[in-house]
Formats: sequence, structure tokens, C-alpha cells
Amino acid sequence: MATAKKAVAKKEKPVQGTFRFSFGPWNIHEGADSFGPEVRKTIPFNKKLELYKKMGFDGIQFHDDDAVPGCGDGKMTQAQMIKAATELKKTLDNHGLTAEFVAPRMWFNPNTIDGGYTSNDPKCRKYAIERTKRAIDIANALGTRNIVFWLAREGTYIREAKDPVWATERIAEAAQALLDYDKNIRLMIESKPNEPVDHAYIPTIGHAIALGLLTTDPSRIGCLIETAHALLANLCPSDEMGYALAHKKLWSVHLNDQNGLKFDQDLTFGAVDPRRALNQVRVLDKAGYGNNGEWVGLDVKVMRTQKDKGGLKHLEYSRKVFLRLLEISRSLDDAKIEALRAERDYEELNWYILDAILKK
Ligand code: GLO
Ligand code: MG
Repeated sequence: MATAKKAVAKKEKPVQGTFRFSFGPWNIHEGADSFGPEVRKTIPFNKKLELYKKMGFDGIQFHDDDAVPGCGDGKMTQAQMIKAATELKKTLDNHGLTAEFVAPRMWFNPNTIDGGYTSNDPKCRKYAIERTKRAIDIANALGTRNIVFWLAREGTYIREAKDPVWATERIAEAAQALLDYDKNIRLMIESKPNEPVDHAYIPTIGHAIALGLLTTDPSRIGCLIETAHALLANLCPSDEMGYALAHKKLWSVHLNDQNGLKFDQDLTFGAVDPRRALNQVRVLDKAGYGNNGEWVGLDVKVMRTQKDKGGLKHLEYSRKVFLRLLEISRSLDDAKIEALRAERDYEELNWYILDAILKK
């Protein structure tokens, strides 16, 4: 009886997530792609900082050189970088903003033309590891222990260029060197199957999580799932999230949307497939995402045809879409869904979800 009561009580209070939003300065963008001019004026970094709170965002994501411009050029000392990051931390505090993570942006540096950690040139591999150590110093000064690994150029254009066993071991070795460098940091691997390289070595979240097993401290290797990156691997983003959540490894997300297997589009969240977006919001909410401080990152870019005016709409609307879908998800009757599952009446379940999304 007592157990039954407990179960009822548990049913009445379902687990729910806690949602705070973040984005990176690169998500306010000039609009140029590889084949076209810039379509919007650059907004200075300090102006961007003023926009976060106004749009309902409390967290800021950083590349190392967003935080400390020029940090990857080899001209600054470690002390200078830490000083600059410490100054920035004060500015963030003044704006009431929290740094979510720091990611080394290595892909623009000549040392990483053929990848950093997996470059065939030992000098380039050394550059990559040293640069990431500095990113850790910057993260510490900004008050975050989260380091994101988006392994942009760690892959090949032709398979014969690198040995895949060797390359995987080199990425693990880099991760190990960083875990050893700082016993407090944790790595969040952002998988992506292609672009800029043809085949990346960490294409999916399963690859990201498994990489931890090649280090001595898998507990400090987790992941960041980006909607578009899952779709580029032809996978379902909410199932990828479910997989990572089951492993307790989903430490951040980059929500956006994507029109099939094209270049990485970073469209407004839910813009292509609202149902797919609903399922992402739902899996996060049901798993209590955010209750341990995880952020909802929106890695979205405004359409490149958008004029200066309206250049922030993609961020505001992505957040709005998330919150509206959250309302829809929480309005669904779990008991009814359970009953339809038990009945195997998936047509009715399908309609129940469609009706909830299409309701006037
Ligand atoms: C590109 C990635 C990129 C990363 C960012 C943080 O495809 O999504 O935007 O998220 O550099 O590491
Ligand atoms: Mg991303």
C-alpha cells in the first residue's frame, strides 16, 4: 500500500528540466558564407554583451579568441592571456552574465590546416595541445570548468591521408593531456560528421562518449549535442540526446535546425521541423536537463539575406520556439500516452501529437 502511495505521489510530480539560455558571440553574425560578401555590419563585442540579457539569455559561450583576441597567434604570454580573461570576467559580472564554456578555435590557424590533434606534423599537434591548455587557463579565469571540443579539422578528405586507429589514439592522447593539465576541468565533445573535412573522426555522440574510455578519467568526458550535426549524420537529434542522457553525458546542447543533408545551416530552432524540435525539448525536460546547471545553447545564425535590422531575430525566436514547445510538451497527458503505447495504437498517438502542435 505504502509503495502504491509512493508511486502515485511520484506520478503527480514528474521530473522537469530547468532552462537557462546561452549563445556565443559568433551567433550574431555578419552573414558571409564561403561564396558571398558580408551582408551585415560587425557588431562590436561589448555591444553584443549588452544584448544578451535584453533577449532573455544569461549564459555566454566562448571560443578562446572571442574571450582573448589573438590568443592563438603565439604573441601573448600565458600571464597576459590570464590577465585579459580576468578583466573580461569582471565585465561579464557587470552584465550579470555567466561563461558557459571555452572552446579552442583552432581551425583558422595555419598550424591546423591538416587538423590539430591529428595533424601528421608533430609541431602542429604540439601547437594544438598547447593552445588548448591556454583555453583551459582562460576558462578558469572566466569561472567555468567546461571545455568544448568541436573537432573541426580532425579528419580527412581522402581516407589514405591518416591512419584512423592512430588518429583516434591521438585525439584521446590530447584529451588525456588536458585532463592531466587541470584536474577540475571537463571536456564536452561536440560531434559533427563533416564540414569542414569530408570525414570527421568523431562523427556522432556515440563516438564522443566512447572516446572517454581511452582516457584514465572517462567521468570528465561528456558531450554537447548540436541538432544540425546529428541531422548531418542522418540521425535523430532527440534520440541522440536520449542516448547521451542515459549515459549521464549530456552536458550541453546546441539547438538549431537543418534542411536535410546540406551544409551546416544553423537555422532557427524548430524552423524546419517543429515536431522534431518538440521531441528534443521533451526529452530534455523529461530527463530533468538543466537541474545540474546545464545550459540550453542556441547555435543559430540569422538568414544571410537579413538586413542589419532584425539581425537578432533568430536568437529571440529560437528561445521563443523552445518555450512554446515546452508548454506544449507539458500539456500532453502522460497517462494517455502510456495507454496508447500499451495499446500499440501509434496512429492515435501520432494524431495526439499532431493535434497538440497544430492546435489554434
Ligand atoms: C560548427 C560548430 C561551432 C561550434 C563552436 C563551439 O559547426 O557548431 O559553431 O559549436 O565553434 O565549439
Ligand atoms: Mg555548434
